[in-house]
Amino acid sequence: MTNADIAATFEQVADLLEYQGGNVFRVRAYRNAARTIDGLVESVAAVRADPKRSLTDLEGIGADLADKIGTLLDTAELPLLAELRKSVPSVVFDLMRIPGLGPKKVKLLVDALGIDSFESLETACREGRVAAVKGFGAKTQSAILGNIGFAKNPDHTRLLWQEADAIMQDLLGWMRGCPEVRQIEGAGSWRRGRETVGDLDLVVESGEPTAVMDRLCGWKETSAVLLRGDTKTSVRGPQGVQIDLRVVDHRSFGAALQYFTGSKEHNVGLRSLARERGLTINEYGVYELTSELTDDTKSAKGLCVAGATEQDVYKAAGLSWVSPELREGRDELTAAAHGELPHLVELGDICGDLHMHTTATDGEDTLAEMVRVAISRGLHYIAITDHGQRVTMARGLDARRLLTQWEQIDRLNESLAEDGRPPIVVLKGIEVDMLEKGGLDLPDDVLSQADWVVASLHYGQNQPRDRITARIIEAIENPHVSVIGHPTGRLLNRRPPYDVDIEAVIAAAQRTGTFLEINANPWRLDLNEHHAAAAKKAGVKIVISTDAHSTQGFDVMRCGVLQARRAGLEAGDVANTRTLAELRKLMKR
Ligand code: DGT
Ligand code: CA
Ligand code: CA
Ligand code: ZN
Repeated sequence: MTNADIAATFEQVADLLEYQGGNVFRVRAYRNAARTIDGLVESVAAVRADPKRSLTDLEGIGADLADKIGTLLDTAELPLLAELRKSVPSVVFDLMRIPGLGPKKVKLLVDALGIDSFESLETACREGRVAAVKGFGAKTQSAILGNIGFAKNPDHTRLLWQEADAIMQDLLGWMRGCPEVRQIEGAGSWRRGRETVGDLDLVVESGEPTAVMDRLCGWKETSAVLLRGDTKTSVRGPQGVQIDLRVVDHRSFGAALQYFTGSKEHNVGLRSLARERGLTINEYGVYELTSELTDDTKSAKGLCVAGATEQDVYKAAGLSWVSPELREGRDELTAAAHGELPHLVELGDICGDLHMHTTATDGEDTLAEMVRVAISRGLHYIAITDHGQRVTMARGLDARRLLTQWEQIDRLNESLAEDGRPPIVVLKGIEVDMLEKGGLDLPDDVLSQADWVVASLHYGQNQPRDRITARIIEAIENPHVSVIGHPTGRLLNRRPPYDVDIEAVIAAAQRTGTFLEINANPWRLDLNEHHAAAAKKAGVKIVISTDAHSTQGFDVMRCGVLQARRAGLEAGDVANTRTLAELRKLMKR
């Protein structure tokens, strides 16, 4: 079991205990343990295996939880969870995936209305029976009705790219230990950097498919073999994810990698371009169309014109190589045919990070710690953007506390510059909230003293489209606002975006010179690739930000860069690839 598996198990225990009305401290202990384990860089298995250490050294892990982690690592099962599951109707798990419904609310609905499926809840909403339950109302009822479709959608059970990537890296490491593996690449939606991933695809070059397939089946995380053929096999891996492996020989590796990277739409387009040149493409190679292909002649010498590398495959079709992130069947093949593919932004182009939190609000690390780690990561500038006062849950900053923080930042910058050129410049920033009734949660005379202002919408997300749009445009028109944070507010698999006219937002940003964010948090990743591409087209600059809530939070920048690449953004389209001096020139004030 991976850290993520164990954390997910503890979250489930907490949900079920809460559903049963269990002790709040016990519920909280499981949730805290889940958060600790999820945030660990090293695996809990390694901590447990180390004779010099103990699981109980980890924050929030006592003897009982350490024991349960041990059970999970040894048996991949937890008797407590099995027991809890037996005593709770299975529909509860479905209902808890509806955005806005936690264990307590689900219990109220099940007890009061006998809800036993998404459908019966839908009917109850339509008949107004949910609104009549204590603690609910007409507004909640209509929000639930709107969100049932979201929870029912099977797309919303896919792994986040970052979760898929963690599994993929482990898997590649294991497979590379097999001497018969000559080349190996991850393919499919993981390689295209999609926000979420359905299953993992692997392409291997080897002369010994049996040995390679045996290696996958022997992985410690493989729980079942779903399919086994001569050159392909599918297994069940961690977190229930399916892994598809295809083994080919040297001549076909590029063709197979191209084929299994997809997308299907991209491949269909590529095949039709090839056909215009009298060629046919499959997972074994590119062939001249002159003769009928049978299984025997597919690999016959002379007929095959490409296949060993992806570059060759695209070249045979008259195209330059297309970055996997662009292979979604939009306009990438036309661009590749005309030599007009964008030079995509890279992680190494990023110079600064302009959205992060500290212990002053809901961050886990202090200002000094965040700065220290930012320097070690080679960032040239960062903006500290704790929450404004509206975010009471995070102890948002009022003007007085904010000005105190900015004085600390001034002193910090001075001390960094003591020995000449400072390794980093820390910008005095704030993440202001767009209030439900309009306006921001800090006054203009405070914001005018900031170096950098992120404006975000956290409350009143269910307001109608014209209200939400007006609130965001009002913030864009504020001369002190530098960037709009996570402009659609969605959380992948958990919460749909708010209803906002994104074209109007982009137009307002263009008019005023306001930046729009790609929030690199793997749950957010908004603007999405379509919106970010539209922003680029309108000449609006994008800022890719981590929204880090701890020093580990800097890691996710790569997820944001991947999203920007999927949108076709180049370094020039991304404001935080600039030096600080250039960035300042680009800002609207
Ligand atoms: P996923 O797994 O749902 O996140 O998305 P993908 O794109 O990884 O899809 P997957 O795993 O079903 O297949 C991987 C790639 O293999 C896919 O992007 C294109 C190729 N492929 C798979 N099946 C077909 C097919 O029936 N026709 C074509 N043209 N390509 C296919
Ligand atoms: Ca896949
Ligand atoms: Ca697959
Ligand atoms: Zn934030």
